Amino acid sequence: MFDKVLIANRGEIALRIQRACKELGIATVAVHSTADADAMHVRLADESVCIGPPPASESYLNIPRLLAACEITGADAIHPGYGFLSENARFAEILEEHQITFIGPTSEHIRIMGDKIEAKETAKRLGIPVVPGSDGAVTNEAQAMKIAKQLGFPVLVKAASGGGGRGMKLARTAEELDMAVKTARSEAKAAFGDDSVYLEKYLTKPRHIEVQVFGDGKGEAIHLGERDCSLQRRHQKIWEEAPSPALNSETRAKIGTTVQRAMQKLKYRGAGTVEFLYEDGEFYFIEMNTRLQVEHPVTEMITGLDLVIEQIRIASGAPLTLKQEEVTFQGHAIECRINAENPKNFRPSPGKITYWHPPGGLGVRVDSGAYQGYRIPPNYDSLIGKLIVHGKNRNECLMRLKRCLSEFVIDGIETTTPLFTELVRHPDIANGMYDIHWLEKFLQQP
Ligand code: MV4
Repeated sequence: MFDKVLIANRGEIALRIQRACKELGIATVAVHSTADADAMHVRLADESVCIGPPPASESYLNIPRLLAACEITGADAIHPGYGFLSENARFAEILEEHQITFIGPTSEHIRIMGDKIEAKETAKRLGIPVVPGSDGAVTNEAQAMKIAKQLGFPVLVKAASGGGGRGMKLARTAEELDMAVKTARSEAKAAFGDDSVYLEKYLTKPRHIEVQVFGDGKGEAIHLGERDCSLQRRHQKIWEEAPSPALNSETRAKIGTTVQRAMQKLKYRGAGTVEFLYEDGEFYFIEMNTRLQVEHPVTEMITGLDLVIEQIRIASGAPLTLKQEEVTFQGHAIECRINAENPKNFRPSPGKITYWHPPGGLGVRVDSGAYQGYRIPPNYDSLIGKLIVHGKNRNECLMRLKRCLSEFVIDGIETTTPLFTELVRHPDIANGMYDIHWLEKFLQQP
């Protein structure tokens, strides 16, 4: 096992990783920018290193400075959290070269999944169902038209280097296709320095359902069921739940087993999430995330497993703690992302938290680095915490969530909690009847 882990992240996830390290008896190193000197992840760490000024490019994304922090403190592993360098194949490769353990998959698996065309080809080869589309990149407009007509309109033009909704263009009809390809290409070139694009049949009303997996890197892998993350705004998830209200246990077992077998064949190592669109009873692979995700707690709540501890154990060379038959699912969990934003227009609302009173009680978890008197810096993501609620079934979970939202007091800044109070009362949400477009439509209503 590691003696000392450096956590290359900030906020609630840095704290989450620190807690796992402490339970494993591993010393922790926090890194921080000058904007985060007062952050909880710095206060609670065994050691901390200031790695630069507020811009992430000069601190949390700065590889030489992170290596220096490792060198100074003698850390033997780095946990990247989510965002920042978590899916940077070059970073993982550099750590491999320096004999510092990257707590995550191999740089090669990160690279494959970072290229959406290669990811899709890999998924297909491994027996995962994919969205009908071009086999690989489209090279010219005539070829694009031919493929689009075979698929049938509408089609979606996606950037190979995109992902998470970046670099997508919809072509509703043949007339719109040339323009969609051109715009997608030039936007992709500008954003990623890579203008390769591919085509997919556009699914009009899917849900976003993702499967959590763990591999040991030697051919053993398990799945931990799914999360339904259909409630999103501008490709930002705001509410995630497990299990998905749309699946029954047979459907869950079938997609879970498909993904598990695929990860065994791939010899995947560590935590991963395979993202699907789910429409009319069918799953369609869209992307794979090779990191721990923001919404991992809902899986922890229903499986009773600590996913970060599992990640650290695997990275140190230990086998998976559980066999697939030993994984059990209990009850229902929902996570609400508490953002420091105006709940109507979603404009960031940084500043000082003058009062902080989180909810508590049975089945309630608040993952946050916030505290009374903390000043949220304006330089980073607006996520300040996550409210996670567990219940023996979905209805109990919703009632508990309603109660927690009424208890939660955050003063001094605006947060997204009032939005969740509205959502939790809505009949469509209560009935689990929502797709990926539901939230945007709801927000457009006066
Ligand atoms: C799609 C799609 C419909 N059809 N692909 C958006 C983010 C990226 N991960 C994939 N995305 C989509 N891909 C096909 N073939 C619709 C979306 C999409 C979406 C997906 C998940 C959650 C929210 C979304 C919001 C808009 C579009």
